[in-house]
Amino acid sequence: MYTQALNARDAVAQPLSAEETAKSAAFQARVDDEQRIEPNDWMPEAYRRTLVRQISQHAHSEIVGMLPEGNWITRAPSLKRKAALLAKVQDEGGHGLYLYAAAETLGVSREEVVDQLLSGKAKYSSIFNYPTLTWADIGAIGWLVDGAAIMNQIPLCRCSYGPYARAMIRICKEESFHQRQGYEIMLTLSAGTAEQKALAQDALNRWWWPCLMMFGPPDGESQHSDASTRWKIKRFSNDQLRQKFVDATVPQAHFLGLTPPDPELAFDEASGHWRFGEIDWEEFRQVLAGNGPCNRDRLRVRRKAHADGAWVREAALAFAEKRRARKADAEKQAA
Ligand code: FAQ
Repeated sequence: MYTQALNARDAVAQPLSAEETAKSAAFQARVDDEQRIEPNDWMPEAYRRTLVRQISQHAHSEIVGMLPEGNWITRAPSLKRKAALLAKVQDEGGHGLYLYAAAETLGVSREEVVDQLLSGKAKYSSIFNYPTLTWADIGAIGWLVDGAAIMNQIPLCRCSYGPYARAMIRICKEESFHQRQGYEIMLTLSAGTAEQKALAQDALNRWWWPCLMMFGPPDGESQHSDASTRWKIKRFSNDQLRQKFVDATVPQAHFLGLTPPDPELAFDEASGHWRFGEIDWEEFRQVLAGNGPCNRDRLRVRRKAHADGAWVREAALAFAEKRRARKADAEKQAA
């Protein structure tokens, strides 16, 4: 069975026995040697819990992340735009499903992690609590949100946990296509009428700072980074990835003829980096506490979708039970 569902221990922290200390050392040596950890390999309980937390929150982000763009499927400006947006939103749903499957290999059930989302206990990315007010937001999400997601996720393709790393390879390929379709929308708007260009600038103004927050709290306040770096789940810190994103994205904004909404943004010749202004971490804390512009609406919509889908889950279970009973009957008759 490709899971630890039957052999995962209770998550209560206990002092390590001599045997577990030896196992922990052997585990860390494998990680240091860049070997992949697979579902039935021994792993420290804290490593397993960290992965369940991160992978399930990542899965929830993909699923909740369908909502802001889903808002524009019926209002896309052309058939071509509608088809591309529909496919992108479906891709995000697929990413959520691979990631739930990767989390399940660590001994949690899909129901358990979905319940954590619906009860408001589990986090999902702060960025999906902002509204999509105009069509330009669809371009900005593809360009900036998928751009930030790729920056964070490419290193996850080398994460020490095999199922997560492998899921990320396909996800990153799809996200990079999403990023290009978003940038192409921004290119079209920026090269369009003055009104279209103003929409593009307004979308950049509203998405820029929340995108910088996507990378998580500053390194000094990141509670999980030390352990995740030691375990090679994280390869770069939150601040390093944020800086890489700014460095890659500012020239793209300038190519569009747009200006990121940060008067302190300046190129530092000595370091080769774009320096940026202070992030409003209070806004980030408020969004995480459930007080962002769309938090309540996002959870309301997800809860309704879950309730509306109950009959599908019941039908699938009934069908599986019928097949199991038929197979058992056939085996009995054959014996
Ligand atoms: N939003 O100690 P750290 C996408 C929480 S997918 C909400 O630094 P860590 C695709 C963090 O969970 C976007 N919460 O944590 C798409 C922790 O709280 P906890 C999602 C955040 O794990 C595109 C606490 O703060 N991507 O966009 C955020 O070491 C377009 C302390 O933080 C992933 O999930 C935040 N932004 O580093 C879909 C990537 N940041 O759990 C649709 C995988 C931090 O103790 C449309 N995840 N927190 O209660 C990661 O790489 C990491 O989990 C980080 C955070 C970097 C997000």
